[in-house]
Amino acid sequence: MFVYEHDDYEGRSAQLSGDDRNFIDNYWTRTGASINDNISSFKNQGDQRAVLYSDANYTGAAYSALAHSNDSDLTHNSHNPSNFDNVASSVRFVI
Ligand SMILES: [Ca+2]
Ligand SMILES: [Ca+2]
Ligand SMILES: [Ca+2]
Repeated sequence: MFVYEHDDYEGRSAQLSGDDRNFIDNYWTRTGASINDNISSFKNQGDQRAVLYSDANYTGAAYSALAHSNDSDLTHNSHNPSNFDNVASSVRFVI
């Protein structure tokens, strides 16, 4: 999945391709800036659902990013935590 710094898939981006327990050492592409607590939109083009967690080690609030889904604004969500903007800190991919 591709994650973006700002709403509407804008700002810097990064790719998440597997389980990752802590975003502190994940950086926006070609920068030294961490994506931790800074993801505001995403595109999940893969066949797996991605569960984003608000805390490291797959803990805290969980946001389910369905396979082949996008979310242009993580601030307002109907079937997930209502505000998941700038909080994601780990991800786990599930079938
Ligand atoms: Ca990491
Ligand atoms: Ca952000
Ligand atoms: Ca967090």
